[in-house]
Amino acid sequence: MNVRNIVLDKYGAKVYKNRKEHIIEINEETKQQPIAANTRSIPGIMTNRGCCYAGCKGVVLGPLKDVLVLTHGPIGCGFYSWGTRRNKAKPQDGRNFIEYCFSTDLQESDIVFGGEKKLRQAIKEAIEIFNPKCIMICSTCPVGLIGDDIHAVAAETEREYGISCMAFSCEGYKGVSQSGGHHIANNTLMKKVIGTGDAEPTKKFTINILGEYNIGGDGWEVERILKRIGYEIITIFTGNGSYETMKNAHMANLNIVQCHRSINYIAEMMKTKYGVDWIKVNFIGLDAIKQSLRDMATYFGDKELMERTEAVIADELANIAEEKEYYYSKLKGKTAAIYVGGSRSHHYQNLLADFGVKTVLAGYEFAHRDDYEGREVIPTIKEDADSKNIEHLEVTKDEQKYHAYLTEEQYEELKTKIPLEQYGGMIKTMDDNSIVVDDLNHFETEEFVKLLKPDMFFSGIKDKYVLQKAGVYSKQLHSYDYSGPYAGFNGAINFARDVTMGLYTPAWGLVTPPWKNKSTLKAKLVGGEE
Ligand code: CFM
Ligand code: HCA
Repeated sequence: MNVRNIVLDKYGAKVYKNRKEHIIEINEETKQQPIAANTRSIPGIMTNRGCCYAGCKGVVLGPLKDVLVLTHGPIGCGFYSWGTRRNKAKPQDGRNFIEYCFSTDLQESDIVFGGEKKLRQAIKEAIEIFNPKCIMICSTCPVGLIGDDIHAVAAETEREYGISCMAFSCEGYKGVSQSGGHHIANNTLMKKVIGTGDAEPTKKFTINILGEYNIGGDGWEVERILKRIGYEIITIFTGNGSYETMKNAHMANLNIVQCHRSINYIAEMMKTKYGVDWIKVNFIGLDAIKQSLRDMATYFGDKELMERTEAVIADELANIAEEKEYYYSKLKGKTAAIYVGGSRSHHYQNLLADFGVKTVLAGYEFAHRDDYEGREVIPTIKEDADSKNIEHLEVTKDEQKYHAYLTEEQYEELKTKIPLEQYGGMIKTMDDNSIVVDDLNHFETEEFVKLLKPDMFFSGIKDKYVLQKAGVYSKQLHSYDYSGPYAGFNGAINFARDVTMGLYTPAWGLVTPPWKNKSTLKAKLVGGEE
């Protein structure tokens, strides 16, 4: 049964032509084919994607606890991004702005007469009340349309108040999804924050964690493990992160990249400008964590660090062994579908595999071809009008601050052993016959569910209840349904416990999935009758 074709066949010619490039049923041949990604969604189709502002303000900048992030736009945009992503943070120097929602609350008259005056007033008020060291202004759609110069207001703020102020032209319509917003945020952090501090590290093995947003406390669990081994974490981009620590990021020896999609720009630029190497890691799933910790120790090449790494792995695994076995017995043999924004659709396949769960469908809302096929395809990715709309920042070596931890020979040797500047993407790791879908829409979700009948579906708020009403256990992998952490050794057990509870709840006896009442497959008999 070619599940992909059954779903695609239901489309009219025009939509078929578009969507067939975004869906792959994996086999030897299709594994080598390119997938269409990071292109516009079809108007009218129910997509789960968000906007550029969500990627910039909500995802990358929002978690910075000592930054007053000010949304310049109508109140709905700020309200929507107020705490909904559930990134956690502890106060830094007595400050924690993430509980607040700051907005200029633009009205119709501001759209007609311009909103800069209101923005200046909002900044004045914010400084008087909150006394922040850093303000980041994020604009939403109407601001771009009326042409308020938020960059000029930011420069003025710096002159007038002597604090740091940055502007982000991340209007929702820029780019085709959240992804453009990640890129805009990364560019400005690189230009204006990273490299401006001078606090020297105190330990030998210094790292930054990139692409860890502390959703449900994930970052804290990762930090706990890394500190146990003996690493000094200079900063985290950006979960529980801060402007103050991010300034010193260039001092680290190594960047470890958890979410490739949202932050690979910074990893690349820091390598060019400051010589900081990066490796891809994954702290979701036991095998993946072990591998990541070993790769990090291999990078530093220190015997004691390697021994400590092994000792911590052994101890952490021993602590969870009994629970792991129990949940494995409850979950083994089940199947899952995963559809979230970017990196998690790949990462969580490792964790599911730890508990014997097979992923039959996976997709990203807004990832690029490299997240599917591996970074080796980057040179072949064609630019289009939408991707050209986002600035590609060219950085050069900073002669004063450049420092390389490895010699060139060591680098070349290690490149064959650990994922230095490498990420292989999701598709290579998936089994034959599984389905990969880019920008999965609601129609396709329902169709694939009927055909693949996964035991569980991991996704977001927009489709969770559609799935549950169809009789399929659904768990949000964005907000974790307000649970977590799911990263690290302890997180793996939290995840397995939540999934087991969800699957075994007696409530399922009260819902009848549609395929129990009617056949969903049509077949032709050899004689030709239906
Ligand atoms: Fe990276 Fe993320 Fe994700 Fe993402 Fe997001 Fe998120 Fe996500 Mo929601 S940064 S790409 S833009 S791992 S907010 S913490 S859960 S879609 S899969
Ligand atoms: C975003 C944030 C989001 C949305 C989650 C969802 C998140 O993209 O704007 O659709 O359920 O993780 O909070 O991805």
